[in-house]
Amino acid sequence: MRLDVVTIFPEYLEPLNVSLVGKARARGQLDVRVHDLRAWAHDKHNTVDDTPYGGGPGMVMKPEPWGEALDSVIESGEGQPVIVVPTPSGRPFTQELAVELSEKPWLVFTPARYEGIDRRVIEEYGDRLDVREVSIGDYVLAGGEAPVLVMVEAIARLLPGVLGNAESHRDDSFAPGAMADLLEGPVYTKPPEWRGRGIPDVLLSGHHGKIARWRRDEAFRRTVRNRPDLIERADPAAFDKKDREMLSILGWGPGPDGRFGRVAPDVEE
Ligand code: JFT
Repeated sequence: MRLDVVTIFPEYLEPLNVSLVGKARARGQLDVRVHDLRAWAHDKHNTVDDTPYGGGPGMVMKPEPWGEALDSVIESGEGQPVIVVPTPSGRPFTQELAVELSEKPWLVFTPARYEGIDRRVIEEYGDRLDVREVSIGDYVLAGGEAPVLVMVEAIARLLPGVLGNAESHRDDSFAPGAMADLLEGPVYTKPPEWRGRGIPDVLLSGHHGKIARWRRDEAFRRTVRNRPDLIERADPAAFDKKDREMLSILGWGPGPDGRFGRVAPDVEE
């Protein structure tokens, strides 16, 4: 996969040189190219921003440098990339979108600053290419570079051969991470006692059936506490008898439509 990033802060993308993404690049699984937008600004001060039409606070990124930069990047490759524009007003970046984008041969990210990019740039490329305006979450950042780091990591780990064997086991249907609509429970490693704290006995029992049940129960505890929306939204057909027992202990049960909701006061930690 080829990834291009156009930014006024190329140094912000340095983390793409390390860890999972850095290794994928070193192995030739990822071709990442970071470009300085100011290379396509032609005035004496390499200006990339200007005041907003209609007035108001802040500055807007000028269309000409983005147009020249994107034309140049697009011409430098074969075929047409998907353009990914981070913006707080975009569609949510989800695991589903990460999977979809991981199947594309070429992505161009356009992290911007100030109040955003002149709208005509998105319209111009949207007429000819697949342009996705995306947001990584409901909080306010100062620009699109951090979202690009987040999205690239989510996408790169899905590429064939990028995760090592140990890590890719998480995709196995037996692994707790595969419980698509539940959060994962706690994990433990050596030593067996640390600062007077032990390991839940069941994990030392060697009884794989009991361990799997305990993990699923813990997953329900955490999901009810941290993401009750996931339980409310879940297809109740996904809950077996023991799941329903656990949900009942946690104060959850089926409503008239079969979907689960809170039916008793919240259970303490
Ligand atoms: C914020 C952003 C994302 C995402 C791109 C650009 C400027 C600052 C800003 C903040 C609020 C309103 C502009 C950006 C994000 C997110 C992405 C820009 N800003 N207008 N903030 N939060 N989840 N993706 Cl360009």
